[in-house]
Amino acid sequence: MWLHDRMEPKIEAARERIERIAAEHKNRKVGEIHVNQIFNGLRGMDILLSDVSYVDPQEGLQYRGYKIKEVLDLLPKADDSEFSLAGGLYYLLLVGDIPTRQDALDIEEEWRRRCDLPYHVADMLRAMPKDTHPMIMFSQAILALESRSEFSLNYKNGLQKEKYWRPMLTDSLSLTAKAPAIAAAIYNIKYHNRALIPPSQSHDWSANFAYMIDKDWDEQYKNLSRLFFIIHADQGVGNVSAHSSLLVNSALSDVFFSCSAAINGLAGPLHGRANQDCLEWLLAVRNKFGQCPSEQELESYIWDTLNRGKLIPGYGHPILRNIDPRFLVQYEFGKKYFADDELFQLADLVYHVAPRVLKEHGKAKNPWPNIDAISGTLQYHCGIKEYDFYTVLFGVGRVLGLTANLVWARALYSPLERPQSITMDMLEKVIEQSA
Ligand code: HAX
Repeated sequence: MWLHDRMEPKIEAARERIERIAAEHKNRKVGEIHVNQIFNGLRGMDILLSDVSYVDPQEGLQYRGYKIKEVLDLLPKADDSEFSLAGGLYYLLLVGDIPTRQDALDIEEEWRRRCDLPYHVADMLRAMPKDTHPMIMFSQAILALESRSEFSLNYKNGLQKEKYWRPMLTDSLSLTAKAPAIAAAIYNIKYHNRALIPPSQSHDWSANFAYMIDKDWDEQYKNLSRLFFIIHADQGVGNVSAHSSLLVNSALSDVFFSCSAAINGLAGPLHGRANQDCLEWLLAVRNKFGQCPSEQELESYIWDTLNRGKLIPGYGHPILRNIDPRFLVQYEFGKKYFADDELFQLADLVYHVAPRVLKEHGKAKNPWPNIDAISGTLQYHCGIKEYDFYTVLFGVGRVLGLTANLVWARALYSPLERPQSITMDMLEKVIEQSA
């Protein structure tokens, strides 16, 4: 297929580069492990490799070296829209180059060919108890597609190792093509108990999601979807979801097993669920004050949340030490299209008050808003009020980055991940010996 051919020379070059680095610098030290890092989630240890994306503590996320604003400017746009095609982003993540309009359209076309959801997936989603969290439905739906994995089939039939990445890419195109249809099926079944709307053959990937949840009339929501999915696509590979998927994948599990694992990690409140928690927290503020509170009222509410030992969702970050540019592009979207929305104004007030309070509180290393501080507010304004669904939307975007990394990991022969574990006694002995 054309995309496989486009990636092949890039993969060959990267394989040679790794071979050379490994041969010439096999025993070169790149860092040290400190006891503190063992007890602190391996923070600050540069032990994973990905050229797909990177998070700079000050500048924020970069896809293939391009900052988020540059990506949004440079990617080809959807018809009649100033917002970009997700197909273009997927090309950038996979191939590493800014796509032409035709490249982006070709991926969109490839997705349209593969976007139908098999009957058994919809049946399974319908059979799940009504109170099942939508992230469980999402994870299960991805797993339910595994029976069609091209990689698993080819592996069983003895495919050579150098070619493993090819069916991985085919599986990735299938999973990413179906992700909006899975999310729409969850939305239609869980919240509306209504028939599924089959994907359109004329919409772009992001707008197709809007179409399948019966919001084809809503151009603003189509544009929000285009923005939302692109900015949620990837964030280095050290975060819980990406790292989970690569770990599972390192056992030669296919894309479906790996991405289902990632979605389970994304469901946690310290990760993707923060968008749900953030909206819930904003609504709680609104319920308490009846309307937008004064700055003093909000400040004391934030202190009250902190003093009860709770988090301010949407604020802080393990790597970033600045305002998340993904927050800013969403903030600008809200300011431009619905600055008078009450909930948006509340989120805006929190943005102006919370960093000051968090700084004074003195615990969070980064007091600034992250991507989740405002994403739910925009969804809520556009009528998606079922906030436990927001992390599924995060996941739809995230499968783009997850799968791009999985294909590359397989192409570059990422080995079985197997760090050694030691006992507490052993650790104390090492400390004693090095004193
Ligand atoms: N509110 C209150 N306390 C906070 C805080 C916040 N928003 N952010 C950090 N802290 C606290 C931590 O809980 C920690 O306290 P303890 O020492 O008592 O454990 C302390 O400040 C130091 O934490 P940190 O080093 O600054 O932050 P971490 O790297 O440990 O964690 C988190 C980063 C994003 C998980 C954290 O800031 C947080 O929990 N934020 C709120 C939840 C959130 O927004 N998560 C989404 C992050 C973006 C993302 O990945 N989305 O998927």
